[in-house]
Amino acid sequence: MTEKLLRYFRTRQKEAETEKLYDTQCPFCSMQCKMQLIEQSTVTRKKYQTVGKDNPTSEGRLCIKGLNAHQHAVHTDRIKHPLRKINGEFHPISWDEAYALISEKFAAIQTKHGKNALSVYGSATITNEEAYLLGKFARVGLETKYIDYNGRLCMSAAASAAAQTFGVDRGFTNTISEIPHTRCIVLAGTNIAECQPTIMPYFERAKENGAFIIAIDPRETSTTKMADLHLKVKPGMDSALANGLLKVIVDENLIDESFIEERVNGFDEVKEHIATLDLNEIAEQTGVPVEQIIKAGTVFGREDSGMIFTARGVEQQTDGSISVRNFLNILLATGKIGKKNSGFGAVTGQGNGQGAREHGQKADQLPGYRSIENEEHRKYIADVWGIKEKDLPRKGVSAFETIQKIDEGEIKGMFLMCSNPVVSNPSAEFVKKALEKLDFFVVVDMFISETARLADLILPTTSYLETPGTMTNVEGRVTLREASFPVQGEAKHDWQIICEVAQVLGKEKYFSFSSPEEVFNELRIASKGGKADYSGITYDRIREKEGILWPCPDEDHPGTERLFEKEFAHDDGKASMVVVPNTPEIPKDTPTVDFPLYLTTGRVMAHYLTGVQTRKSSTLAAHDFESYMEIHPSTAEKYHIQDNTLVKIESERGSIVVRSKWSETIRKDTVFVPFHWADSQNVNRLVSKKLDPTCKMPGFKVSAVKLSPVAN
Ligand SMILES: Nc1nc2c(c(=O)[nH]1)N[C@H]1C(S)=C(S)[C@@H](COP(=O)(O)OP(=O)(O)OC[C@H]3O[C@@H](n4cnc5c(=O)[nH]c(N)nc54)[C@H](O)[C@@H]3O)O[C@H]1N2
Ligand SMILES: Nc1nc2c(c(=O)[nH]1)N[C@H]1C(S)=C(S)[C@@H](COP(=O)(O)OP(=O)(O)OC[C@H]3O[C@@H](n4cnc5c(=O)[nH]c(N)nc54)[C@H](O)[C@@H]3O)O[C@H]1N2
Ligand code: SF4
Ligand SMILES: [Mo]
Repeated sequence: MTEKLLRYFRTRQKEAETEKLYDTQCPFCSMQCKMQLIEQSTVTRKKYQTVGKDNPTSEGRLCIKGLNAHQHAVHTDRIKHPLRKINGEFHPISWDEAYALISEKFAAIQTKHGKNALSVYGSATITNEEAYLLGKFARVGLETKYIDYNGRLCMSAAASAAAQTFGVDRGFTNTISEIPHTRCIVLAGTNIAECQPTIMPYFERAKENGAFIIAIDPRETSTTKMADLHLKVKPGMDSALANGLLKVIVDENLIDESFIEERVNGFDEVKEHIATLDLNEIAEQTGVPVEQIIKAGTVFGREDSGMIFTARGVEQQTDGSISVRNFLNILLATGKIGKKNSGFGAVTGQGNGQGAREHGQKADQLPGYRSIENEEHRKYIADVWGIKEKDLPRKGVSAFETIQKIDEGEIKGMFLMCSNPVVSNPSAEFVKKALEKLDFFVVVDMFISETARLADLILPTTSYLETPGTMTNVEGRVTLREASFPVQGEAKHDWQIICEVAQVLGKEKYFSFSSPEEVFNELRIASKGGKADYSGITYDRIREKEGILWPCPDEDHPGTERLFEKEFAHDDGKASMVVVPNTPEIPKDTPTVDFPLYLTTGRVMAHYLTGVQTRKSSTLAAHDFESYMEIHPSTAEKYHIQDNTLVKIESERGSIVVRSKWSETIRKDTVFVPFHWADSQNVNRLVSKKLDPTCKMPGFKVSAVKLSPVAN
């Protein structure tokens, strides 16, 4: 063998053995499963595999999305350069050119129309550091009051309900490890089996230990299959159903009188209201038989521990926040909160759905859950940021209202990071038209999403493999995502992009960070003394302890595993019950002669949100490559819809065409369509603009629709 050939074989052999490991956390749901990417390089190609890593929350498990997450991250469609739209087409430009363009356009807009003509739209998929920076960027960098984020469409109802009832909002009041030991579990409008799959063993262990599980959902799902009792509620009627349960509990005297006496305000008013309600009427309104309401209420009331979990089925309603409050009424009346194995869980959605709502992306909030309208809070944050309190903008408006203000011409420019509102917001066609009116639109994404298509400038960002930072998971546990995969092309981290844009706008002195850890250390100070206090959490501590649950007010504090053991977070230490009407203040869509069916929307296991990422993964796309409509066969026959055929679904707002899927397991008055697909399959074309008056959540879960078969 020649020397040359030998060298060739040696190199090949060496390369064949090259294996690199990269630790990270899943980019998708709130479980934030810890994982490791294994990269095996051969001469010709790289091979990737994702495996789970042990940690206190997901215990090393991964679901199908996590196992295949790397497929989108290493996809060739990733944007690698800033892209500027010229005559309707995107052209790569340099970062310097991109920043110069932003500086010129933003200045022009603000000179002509005022500071508040610019807006920021953020996300709960970015890290705590980035969420914190984005809030600061809007207020200090752009000096605008208009910032909000996609979590408004996700966690806002649960967040406002918990804040009003308990005085603070952390998704789970207890750690996940208590779930197996509780005696009765209510799963209201949550499909954990498909949406947080790695949480399931906790519930399965509870079942093995004899817990009674009650599921509330208009459809049978992999989650309801686990339940001992499934209340197949009419879409949108959860408030009334919770009133029914509460009535049974009060009438059967299953309340905890001493707990109520010591720790709760407002019980008497609720009791009085409940006395005026009729169970038969509630059964009629909710579609749930009286016997089932009685069974659920008595079991929950009688057992000595219990937990209630809510998710978007209950929350994404125009009465979502008060509806959640009614489930919290049940916990308070039975004294099942602030105790071991008893508590509440609003099952967080996005990976950083918890942390991203605590540090200032919300229109009315400052870091640490401080209020932007509270003088003391304003002063504190202004001092941390080194600005004058009077220069700190006041509160802005919610995500969807921001889009309405663009439509009305009040907002002219937008800086959007990590969201796809053209697909995810209600009345999608309206949203698209509104965003098209922007004078200048910057989108920061990894891909050219449906929303990015409308941008004037797209800035390429890094993925969960590449960006380190902290994420606060479903439990309220602050975790450190150690990501170190090489950055592709010229992409930059979201936190870097925010700092660099601020710099070109002349605000470098407020954004001179050189690592996520530096940002986190400022966030710690900004949150200190706030309700979501992170000040005792450091990178070293969470590296070592695998996460810390907030509040954590000093470096010797172990974190808070269980909330409200001694008192609630309101000034008087008490929780607050509220009277909830059976029928909501703002009428929801109800079936009419023209639009005779309920439409509800949600998720499937293999896809994530608007599908930009999961549709890029060959394995996940193969699971469900198109949208569909779940319909009961007897309803389908009534409207001449064959199984597995195209059907047009229309509401007052618009129409879509998807494939039918017959299923005996859905209510006969309801059809279901997932929202992971865009354009003519985008179910949000059908959803109304109405918002919950308290938290501004859209009513994604109830629309009235009609169906017609599409001729071949
Ligand atoms: N596979 C997957 N997992 C995800 C996501 C994803 O897109 N895909 N997204 C993540 C995010 S951001 C979120 S917010 C969570 C969402 O997690 P979930 O809230 O669990 O998901 P959804 O499917 O939106 O809704 C849950 C259930 O509510 C039911 N429902 C519909 N209308 C009603 C109603 O009126 N009342 C009641 N009681 N139930 C109703 C639906 O039938 C559905 O089974 O999941 C997270 N995990
Ligand atoms: N009909 C209906 N509509 C709904 C819902 C429903 O149940 N029914 N659910 C609502 C809920 S709960 C949610 S959370 C929203 C979510 O709605 P969106 O906010 O629109 O969610 P995504 O599809 O995750 O959009 C994220 C975008 O950011 C990009 N991206 C991913 N990671 C990063 C990153 O690290 N940095 C940056 N800069 N970009 C990144 C992705 O490529 C993608 O284009 O949808 C809501 N809309
Ligand atoms: S999607 Fe959620 S449950 Fe699945 S691996 Fe990712 S974080 Fe874990
Ligand atoms: Mo969400």
